[in-house]
Amino acid sequence: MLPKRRRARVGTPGAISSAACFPGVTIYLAEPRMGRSRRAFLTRLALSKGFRVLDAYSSQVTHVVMEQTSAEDAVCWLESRAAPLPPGCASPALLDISWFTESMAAGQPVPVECRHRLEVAVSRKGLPSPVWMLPYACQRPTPLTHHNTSFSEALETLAEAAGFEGSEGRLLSFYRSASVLKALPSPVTALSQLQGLPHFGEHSCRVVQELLEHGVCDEVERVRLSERYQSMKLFTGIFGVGVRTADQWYREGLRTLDDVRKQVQRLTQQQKAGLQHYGDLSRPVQRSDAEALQLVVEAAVGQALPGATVTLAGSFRRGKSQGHDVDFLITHPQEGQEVGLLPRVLCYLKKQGLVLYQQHRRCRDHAHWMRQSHNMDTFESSFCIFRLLRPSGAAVGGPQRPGPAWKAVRVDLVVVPIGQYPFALLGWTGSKHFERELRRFSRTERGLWLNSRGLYDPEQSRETPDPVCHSSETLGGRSASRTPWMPLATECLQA
Ligand code: DCP
Ligand code: MG
Repeated sequence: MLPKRRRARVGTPGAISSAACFPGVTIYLAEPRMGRSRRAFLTRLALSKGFRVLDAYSSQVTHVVMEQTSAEDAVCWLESRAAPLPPGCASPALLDISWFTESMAAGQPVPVECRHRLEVAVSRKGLPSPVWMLPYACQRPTPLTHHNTSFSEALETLAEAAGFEGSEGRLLSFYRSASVLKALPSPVTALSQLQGLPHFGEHSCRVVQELLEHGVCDEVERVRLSERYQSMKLFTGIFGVGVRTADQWYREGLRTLDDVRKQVQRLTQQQKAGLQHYGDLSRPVQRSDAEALQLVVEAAVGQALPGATVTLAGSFRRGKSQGHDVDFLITHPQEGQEVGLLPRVLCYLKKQGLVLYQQHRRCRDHAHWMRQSHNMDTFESSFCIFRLLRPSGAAVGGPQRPGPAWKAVRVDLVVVPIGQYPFALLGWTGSKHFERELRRFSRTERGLWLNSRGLYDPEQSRETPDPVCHSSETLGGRSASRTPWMPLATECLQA
């Protein structure tokens, strides 16, 4: 048997120790300016606390710690060391010694905050001048993963809280500023970088400033911990409960799911089903679940109407790996064939015992849907809770304590005539903010109304609108004819 120290070296080339109390953290202490003996001392300290420290820099390093090093030097140092990373491999964090000393004092790695990072101070070169930031979210890309998550999440919490108070204006302005941050190509490190950015009011700036200075924003923390926010979040998380109902329950003194259960006689069928399956429905749906459900729905649709297609929309179409539900658009290449399809599909699925709850909504008439400010719910649709069977061998509790054989998942099925399908796909791909901005852009900048059925010229009769999608009108610089709409939906995907 090799001595422990030798074993570590043999197992991991260059490792001083393989001790791994904190598996996600591998430290490299960069020597320049630190000096050999101090480096040796810090290494011993970290090892004694159970950290993994590498003697030589490699792609396994997650945290590079430097002392008395300028941000520029740190970035040059990393660039001179780092070979191109394999796909999916994140760059290590370049950290000031403060992260190291705080972690040693805490006896565990502390979360990396802006103030610990060396590299952010010089990464401003890529930040576009504010005038380049286009004002509508639908005009700019918003990647799923971006550089300003802590800021955007804080602003989105305030937006959500404003929504709970029925304050649409504040909700919109916080969502808009969060959306602007998501579009920036690098992290914000100084308040001055926000100057001139669209939709960045005094309040949003103050939130960012506090986060920059203290790592937390008082107002956001207060909101997150407040009884009001927590209860509203809990209640609106129940399928079938909107802000108005949640607010009423809160004002009546209800605070918990048990409080709601005691009032079961007041609940709609949808809310009862939502409450019954709350545990499953409050957990995120995984992409693998969505794909499994697509096969189930495709089989039912194929049986009910051969040639009909099923498309996964919503957050999964935007590339997200998790969602709160699964949205499917169903159509048939021959217009009219889709009429009456949905009841047949649901009948087939029910016979298989896969539908735990469903609410069917018939297609609304022309005049009704033109009066809608948004048009998400006017196609024939079904808002369901499906029983998703777990694949055999995938029991969650292990062989001794097998978990349940199925879980409840929220599914929306929407049937769309082929002529309106491009608009429906665009409308159901989202995000909600992107859709809202796209409708605002078309109305304000182009004088056209957009909804999930078409693009309309309001000069024409309201009762019998003709889509202008065949005309040469443009939206966002693109032809509004049917075919060019498709790239608009897929190129401008929003997280
Ligand atoms: N939608 C919209 N306006 C609404 C509701 C929905 O434009 N008032 C559109 C945009 C959404 C899409 O429909 O992206 C699907 O609605 P979901 O509520 O299912 O939202 P997502 O699929 O985007 O997110 P989640 O993962 O929470 O389901
Ligand atoms: Mg969805």
